[in-house]
Amino acid sequence: MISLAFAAELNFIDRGSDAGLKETNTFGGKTQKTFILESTGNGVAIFDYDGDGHNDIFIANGTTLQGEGGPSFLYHNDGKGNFTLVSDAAGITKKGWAQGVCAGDYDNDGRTDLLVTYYGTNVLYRNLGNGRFADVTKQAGLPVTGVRWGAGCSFTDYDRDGKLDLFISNYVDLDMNATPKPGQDPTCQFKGLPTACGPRGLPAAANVLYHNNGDGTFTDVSVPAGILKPGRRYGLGVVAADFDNDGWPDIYVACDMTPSLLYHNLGNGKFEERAVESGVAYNFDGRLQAGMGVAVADYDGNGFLDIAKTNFSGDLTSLFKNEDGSSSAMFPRMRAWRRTSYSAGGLSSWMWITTGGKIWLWQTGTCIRKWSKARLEKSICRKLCCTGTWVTASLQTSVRTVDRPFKRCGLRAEWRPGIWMATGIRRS
Ligand SMILES: [Ca+2]
Ligand SMILES: [Ca+2]
Ligand SMILES: [Ca+2]
Ligand SMILES: [Ca+2]
Repeated sequence: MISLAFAAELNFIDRGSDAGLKETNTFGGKTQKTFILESTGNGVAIFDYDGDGHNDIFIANGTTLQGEGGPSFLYHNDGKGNFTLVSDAAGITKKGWAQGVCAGDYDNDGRTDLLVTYYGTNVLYRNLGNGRFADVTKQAGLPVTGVRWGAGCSFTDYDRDGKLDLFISNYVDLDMNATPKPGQDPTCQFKGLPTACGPRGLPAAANVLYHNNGDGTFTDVSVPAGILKPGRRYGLGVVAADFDNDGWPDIYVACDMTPSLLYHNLGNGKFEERAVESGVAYNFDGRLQAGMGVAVADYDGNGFLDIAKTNFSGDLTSLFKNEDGSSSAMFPRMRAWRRTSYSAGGLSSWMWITTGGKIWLWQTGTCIRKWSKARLEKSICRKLCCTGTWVTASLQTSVRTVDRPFKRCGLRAEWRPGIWMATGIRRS
């Protein structure tokens, strides 16, 4: 049951529209998803781009197979809870399948820059400091051609040289011309219904680590750093954090229908992938999971960062407790916690909310399948993906706690700095 204490501690009201967050998010067809590309959502970054002390909001925006949809959204916060769309004036102009976003000051000029992942080529927006951003992808040496599907990203200084490096997870090497349509292949069905194909049956993708050279350019160091050693995966959410408290940031990648990845930073420019040994590659039964969103916090206060990972519809949400961190010769052992609720289905993200001395988990989800009404009524999606009033029409909100059964649907939510939820949130 939701206790009175819980209700008093978390009292959210959706005032996104009143606050000016009104733009409609686009990512694929509204009623029909022909390709898996159309099924994922978009990331959000909350950061103070103009240095006025108030956090602003960037929301990645996508497109459709017909090319609908505009650039991503940058909202300026006036400090009184009102947001104004400033994308155009700020130079946020690139259209396309914008997916994830991460914010970080890669050039150490005191202004937070943005990396936006795309299906196609990612974009690095340098913050020019006058309320404007410049697309410096080419100057930075990042790829400007290709069809990689960038998903999660994280700015992290893996070599501790004082300059933020960049890790990007890629989802599927998707060639839409070579991909069957819904129902045309055994991999293009879900529970007997024709759906967009994938990720199974489609080529998995390679993750990328870019080293910051300190002169505004990056170099792909994936091979020497050992990022490609474990092989290709269907990578989605990424978090860089120091899981064994040795001072070197490690990297966890939630992977869809492939073992998730935990790159242990060896401190010499190389990583060793330790997800299986650490217990975070599979679920507690050793089974594959369709990992999607990921968040990190020390929920039990033992000094070691734990991992929460959302998974696709019908699976449990994973909570990996970091038991001993650096005390073990092994890279930290993590224990999957059984007492979790069903994921809300579809892509999801967790954020941690600390209030009243407790940490709560918040999850968003989206149902991406086209269900018949009768099937929908019986589905987990119907039960757990309650319709919310989020800025993106495709996101439905739900709430649960780590130690209570899910009881409440349709809880409305208020934006506050630090507790925005959407797929692929990345904050440096
Ligand atoms: Ca601001
Ligand atoms: Ca900067
Ligand atoms: Ca660095
Ligand atoms: Ca570490």
